[in-house]
Amino acid sequence: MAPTTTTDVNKLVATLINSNNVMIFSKSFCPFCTKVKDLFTSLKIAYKSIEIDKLGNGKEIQDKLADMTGQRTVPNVFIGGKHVGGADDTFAAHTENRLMSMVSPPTDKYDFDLVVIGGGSGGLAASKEAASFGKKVAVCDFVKPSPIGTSWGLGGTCVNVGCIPKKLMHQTAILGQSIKDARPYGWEFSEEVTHNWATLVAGVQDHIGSLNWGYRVALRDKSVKYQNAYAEFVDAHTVKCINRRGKETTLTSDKFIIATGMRPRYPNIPGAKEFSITSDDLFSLAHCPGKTLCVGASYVSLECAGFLAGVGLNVTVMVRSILLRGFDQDIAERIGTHMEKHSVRFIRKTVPTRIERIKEGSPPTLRVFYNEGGSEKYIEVNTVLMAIGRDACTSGIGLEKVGVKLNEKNGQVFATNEQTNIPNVYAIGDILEGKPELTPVAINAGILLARRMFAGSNTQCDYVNVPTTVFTPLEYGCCGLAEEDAIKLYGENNIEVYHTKYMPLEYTVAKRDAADCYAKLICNKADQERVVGLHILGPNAGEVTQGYAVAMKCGATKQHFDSTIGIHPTVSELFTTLTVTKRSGEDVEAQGC
Ligand code: FAD
Ligand code: NA7
Repeated sequence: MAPTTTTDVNKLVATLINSNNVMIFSKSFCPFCTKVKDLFTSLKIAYKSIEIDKLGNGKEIQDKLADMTGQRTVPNVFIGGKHVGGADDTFAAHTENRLMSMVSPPTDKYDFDLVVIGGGSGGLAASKEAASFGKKVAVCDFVKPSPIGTSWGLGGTCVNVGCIPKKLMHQTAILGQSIKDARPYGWEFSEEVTHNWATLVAGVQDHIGSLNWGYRVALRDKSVKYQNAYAEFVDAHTVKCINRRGKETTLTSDKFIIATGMRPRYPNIPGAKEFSITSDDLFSLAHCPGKTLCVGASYVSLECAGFLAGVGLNVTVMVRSILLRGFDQDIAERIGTHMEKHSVRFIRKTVPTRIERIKEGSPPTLRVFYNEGGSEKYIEVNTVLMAIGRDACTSGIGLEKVGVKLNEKNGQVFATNEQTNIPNVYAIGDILEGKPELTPVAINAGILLARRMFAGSNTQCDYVNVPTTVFTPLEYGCCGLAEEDAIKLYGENNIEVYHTKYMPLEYTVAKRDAADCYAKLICNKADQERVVGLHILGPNAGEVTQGYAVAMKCGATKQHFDSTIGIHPTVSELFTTLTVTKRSGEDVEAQGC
């Protein structure tokens, strides 16, 4: 209810000014008020506004503001509890570069307002965003070489040894397949088609080099201080930074963000570190890996196995238990079936016990021992790619000196809304306990955290329904729950799964095998058949899935999918025409169009 007495009005005005970092008293029809609000929106600064002409006590509020500030007109703007003035005053503060420091005043106590440890996806995003609010920001990034000596430039895992090179190598395999598909489409070529690994690596590394350079330029443009040095906490406001020549410097800061990411794990078996490589080494490997054993069965292993087989190499995957733990298991098995049909061999239910080098060379010949059916066996390969998981880079950085709480089992950081148990120390990206380990997640969390730190925002990163894609030869895109998780959460009777096999049109003339192309929508019957899981296995699944993730964010139901008109002829249109439920047991064999 609107306050009526003078005391009530005084209290209301004081509360509004003191509890909102940016407070705008506005009138709904006033163009200057709109302009000021647009300014704050464009600067991504959160504000609270009230339209006093819409309030019964608007005149009293205006009188009170006039008493307090000598200004009767609107907009009447307050920042950090202090009166700024009207539209002209606010715009003047902006053009004179005073506005940002009014929104978030600088502290003189430390060298920096923010030091970010780790210049990967999350760290770069957070540091640039913080600097855009006029803050003094530094980012420390340092890559410890892999056991065989591989190192790389600024940008973190995604750019150097993750998403980017892996997608380019996946594309290499797709092109190889396209060459095969071309003949039935009438293309005639006589030369034998071969693949040159060195050319591929040179092209990929060239592109990465340009990205590394771009990141350095972007930091300089935003006035973020870049330290190519390894950072370690000394206390909650100090880090020491050691560069590659061993030179030590000290930085003090009001706030810290830890964004140190993860590095591949090695098994504790003889020969593992000496003779195997990981994804940290593969994308810049000078020689063709040759016959390869990929150890591990999650997405890094299967993706690498997929593109290595795609460039014509002999590839085996060693699986300890299941494929793609954490993903929909029905789809995971279909991926395995497809890869097995397309020349990837799987050795299941075992792990390597030791690795020996039996011939030096580039590549060498290695013998990998394992147990099967009670007896020791071995496989001879040229390369062993270990992809058995990744460890959070949280040891050796002085977190114990600061008292940041970690999950002892995996070294990941416990945080609530990216804030650790230490008030001025935050964490984002792969090192966060229980959050999706994906580049766009790290970026989004970093940007939103910087806005909350320095621009009065209160928008949190939404970790629910994060879409992702596994770039195996048949791509797998998904958003929301795996079927088994949906059943666990809602109960089998409340879940309706609509599914289909399908034949991408492009496969028809090329006579490609579409037996494993498959899509399903998982719906919660108890909630108007709201779509709680979307899964697609087939070409371009990443591109297909992204838009549906938006629909799911908007709370799309099966009815919304059904009433959407498809784009013909595409793979994606099948989501608008799904009729067969899994429960019915009806045939879902591949349909063409
Ligand atoms: P990172 O990007 O790992 O950056 C951390 C940085 O901090 C590194 O440069 C590190 O060297 C540095 N550092 C560590 N300790 C210190 C220290 N003490 N001082 C200074 N610097 C330090 N995600 C996707 O979304 N899509 C994909 O397709 C995809 N594919 C992937 C493929 C592979 C093979 C791998 C390994 C990962 C893939 N990922 C993918 C995951 C993605 O790369 C990560 O989620 C993302 O890079 C995490 O960002 P981050 O900022 O947390 O850490
Ligand atoms: P994951 O997702 O942790 O998966 C590890 C895989 O390796 C998984 O299949 C494990 O089998 C298997 N594994 C684990 N330990 C061993 C040993 N000792 N021997 C053989 N196989 C083993 O790791 P990834 O590297 O694929 O990806 C991790 C993150 O990297 C990912 O989230 C992205 O951020 C990028 P299990 O199912 O446990 O039996």
